[in-house]
Amino acid sequence: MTRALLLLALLLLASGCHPRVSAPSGIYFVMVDRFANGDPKNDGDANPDDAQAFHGGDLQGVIEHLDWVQALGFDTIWLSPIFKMRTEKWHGYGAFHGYWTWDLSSLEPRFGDELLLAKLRRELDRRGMKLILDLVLNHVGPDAPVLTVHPDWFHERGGVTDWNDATQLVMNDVHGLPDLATEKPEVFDTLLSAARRWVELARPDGFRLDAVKHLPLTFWAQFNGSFEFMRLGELLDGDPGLVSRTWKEGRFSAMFDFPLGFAIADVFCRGESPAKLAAILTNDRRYPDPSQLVTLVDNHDLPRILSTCQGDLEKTKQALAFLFAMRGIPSLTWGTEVGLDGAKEPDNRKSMQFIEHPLRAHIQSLMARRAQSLALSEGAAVPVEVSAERVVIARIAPDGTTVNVKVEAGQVTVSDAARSNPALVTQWRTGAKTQRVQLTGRGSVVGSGGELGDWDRRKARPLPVTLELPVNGVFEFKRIIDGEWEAGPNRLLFVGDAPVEIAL
Ligand SMILES: [Ca+2]
Ligand SMILES: [Ca+2]
Repeated sequence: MTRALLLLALLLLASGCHPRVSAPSGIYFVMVDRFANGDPKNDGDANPDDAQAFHGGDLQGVIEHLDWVQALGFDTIWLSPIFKMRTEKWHGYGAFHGYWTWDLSSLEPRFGDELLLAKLRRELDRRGMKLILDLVLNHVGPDAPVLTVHPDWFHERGGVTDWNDATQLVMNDVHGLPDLATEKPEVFDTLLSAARRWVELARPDGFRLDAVKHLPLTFWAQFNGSFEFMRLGELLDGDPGLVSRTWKEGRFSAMFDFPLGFAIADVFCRGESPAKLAAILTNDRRYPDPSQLVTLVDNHDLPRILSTCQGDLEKTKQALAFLFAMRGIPSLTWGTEVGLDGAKEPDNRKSMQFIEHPLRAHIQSLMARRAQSLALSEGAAVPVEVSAERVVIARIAPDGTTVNVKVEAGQVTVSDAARSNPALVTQWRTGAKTQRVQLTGRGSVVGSGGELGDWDRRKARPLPVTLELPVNGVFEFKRIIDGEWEAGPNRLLFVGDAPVEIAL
């Protein structure tokens, strides 16, 4: 036992506590090439003036800026893939993002070596910080040497032509990237051994798992079942039904909350009804543990939030205020705090600037408020007041301590509220208390939530229909009449304490 561990054990004994693996306070995403250049000797042909070229960022640069990340209030760093990768452009597109792996079992020399990775781990430990490594298991980069050595490790079915075809989604090449035949034991074992090697060398606190949609759930269940720590799935989809199903069947421990992220952009940047936020949160009971959802307003595959909000700093601030006041583990894309923008690739992947910016102090204060409030950091998120113009989400801590988060006219207000009955949280989490809602009229209805078909018109409910819906639940829906969606904004339903009959 090291001295540090011994000290920790004694402290825990003295305080009568049991050690527990704490969830990250916040995850800061670093695209390694775009963060900080700590070592010009490994730059190769880097050219910071070319948006598609490598810019020279590396692990040394990450080490040198851990204090920046920690000062912002984040205790966890997620690194874009650091493994040996294609470095040449491909059809004019840059390889700097790192998602075109060539060899998952060795480190990309432009980023550093294994000694430096070990140093990064020590520097994180010294600060009480965590590390998430990004694994691409679906494909390899174009022209990866393994294609010649093991041509039989790939599906070679050509590109995806029909994105609604479930077989194509997992078997065909996505964006032309060679698709790994993970059902072959030697392919699976190679991927698993590489992952295990990095666990030994870097002791990560979790994996961020890329392209979840493009690998079979049987693969994920087997891979994820091999690890105890955070397995964070990237399923880029706005359907909470799909995200929750994949989470359970794929044995992930966490998923990115794209459904909420898309709703935040719609509400704060595009002026849609705040009820949409409550409708998304109504799906929380479908997740194994909504507090483990990793929330976001953007990432490297999406437009930057500042661009989605058309450069409007105030709207961006409100979107972030909501993000950091919600349940889940908030994540931030590098440079959001200094106003990095960009609507499309590679514009949304600009290099970091370590400068002062009003968003930095804003995020710092939002993270500080969150850290000081058990309701904000760990509480459930229960809609308690909803109209098309205004929602109030109660954040209720396990002990009943409650903070209200109000969204009205694009503004977020957080205020202390009267203590809630903790039974409300249990009822909310399990959906145990329901209310009968009858909808009558012509046609059919489809909307948010599983009961209303998750906006999938093939699952529309013919009218009249009687539904058992969770109390406090919020549903958006529309009618389909004679095969046509009805015009106008979404209809809204807030499930209260009494049964209702609504004539449409
Ligand atoms: Ca460098
Ligand atoms: Ca695949």
